[in-house]
Amino acid sequence: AGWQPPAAPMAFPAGFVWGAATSAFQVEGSTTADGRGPSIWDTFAATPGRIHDGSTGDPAADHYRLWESDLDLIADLGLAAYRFSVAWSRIQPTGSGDVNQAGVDFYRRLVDGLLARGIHPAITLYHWDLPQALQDAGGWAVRETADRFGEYAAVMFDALRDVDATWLTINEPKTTAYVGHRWGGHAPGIADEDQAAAAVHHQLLAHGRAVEAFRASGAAGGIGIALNLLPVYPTSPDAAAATVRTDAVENRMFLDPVLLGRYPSDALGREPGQLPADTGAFQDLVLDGDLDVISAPLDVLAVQYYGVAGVDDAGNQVGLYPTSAATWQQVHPEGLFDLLIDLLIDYPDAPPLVITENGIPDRTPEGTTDDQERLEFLRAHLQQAARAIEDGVDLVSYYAWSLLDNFEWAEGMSQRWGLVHVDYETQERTPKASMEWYSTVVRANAVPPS
Ligand code: GBH
Repeated sequence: AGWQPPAAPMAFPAGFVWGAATSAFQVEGSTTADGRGPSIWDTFAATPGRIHDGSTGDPAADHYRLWESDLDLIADLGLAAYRFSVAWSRIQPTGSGDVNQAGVDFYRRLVDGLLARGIHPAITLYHWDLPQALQDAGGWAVRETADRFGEYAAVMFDALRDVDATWLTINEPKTTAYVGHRWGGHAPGIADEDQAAAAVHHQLLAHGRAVEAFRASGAAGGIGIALNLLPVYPTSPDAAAATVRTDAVENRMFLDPVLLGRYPSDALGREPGQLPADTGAFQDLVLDGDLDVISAPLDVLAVQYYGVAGVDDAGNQVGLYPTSAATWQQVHPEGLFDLLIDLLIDYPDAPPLVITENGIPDRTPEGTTDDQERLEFLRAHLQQAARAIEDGVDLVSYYAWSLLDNFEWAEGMSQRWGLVHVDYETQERTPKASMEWYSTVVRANAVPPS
């Protein structure tokens, strides 16, 4: 059943860029060092009951102090690219105004260290760690936060204007909007559908403001946004309409404004599958010109793929495939192929694609270096990526999530997503079997059948 891989290795195009990814709050630690201000994830993690194992962002994987040996590790593994994020509150401790030079210097050293090793930097400006002071002023529910983000982005483009980087504005605006503002399971811990809808628009506006600042800066490199997309499949014939609406909420709510300059008409409302937010109130937030800003041309579109969902006639997301150790993750490698082909058909003018995240967690909190499940996950997904490229998808790079075991948000340190194991007593790094395998893929620029 299903697609079968060929017996020979599947080659990737010459120049395909292979990497691995992290984010600031998940790996850095040192949350009060060198003038860093508090972020909403510091606050959230300090709130009893929010993080599964009670852990905080300190020390995480201690990457703020171990960055240099981590760069050596990346180079030894043969990776061509490294994706990391900048902690906004290291650059502007209260999210606006004066720049904290020590924070800028950390990322300058990191980037120079990458370039010295011949490794391409992919730099995410926002991976969920909003400065707490901006949350106190309303956070993503208010429009001003988009303007503050544009100013912060301009600081970073100026500081690294000579670097040929791939810039990513916002990581998964969907997760911040829906998990952070609709369900309350992530910082800032709000459960309010109207605020969730507002957080969508203001994050996308922030993305647009950053793209404007990037073009104005004349910085080298390119820019895009990182969207986590979720192929959805009806679980019965009478689930077709709810599946279309779920696709609007999960995917088109972000793809359409960024790539087509309009919001989908079917995402908000009271029908099965929709986000039950006030449509009129949302439309009032979208001012003249906003969608032009949001849809400014990009150099790349970054896709993060973890799995798929089934949808029933009531619009509930239900199981169709086995899950990883993360109960939300229905593993279906062919879903990646479906997604990439759908993008090709529905958004023919999209820029080149990059996959900026793809991975699974270990089965146990203590993890393992004999991670055959992850190795087979990566193999199956890379085969589908190669298959999509053969069918005409312009996919130019791939970043595995994650380089290191790290702070997995509400799961804390109890769920390990690294291709490299981290001993949290000693901070010792040990490549897992999946990473040894991935290194051979990177060096061959091809994925073997087994
Ligand atoms: C990515 O999000 C993140 O970008 C990355 O930082 C993270 O480490 C990685 O995935 C692994 O999770 O608990 O039912 O509320 C992936 C999308 C959205 C999946 C939030 C988990 C929470 C589900 N994530 N979702 S639930």
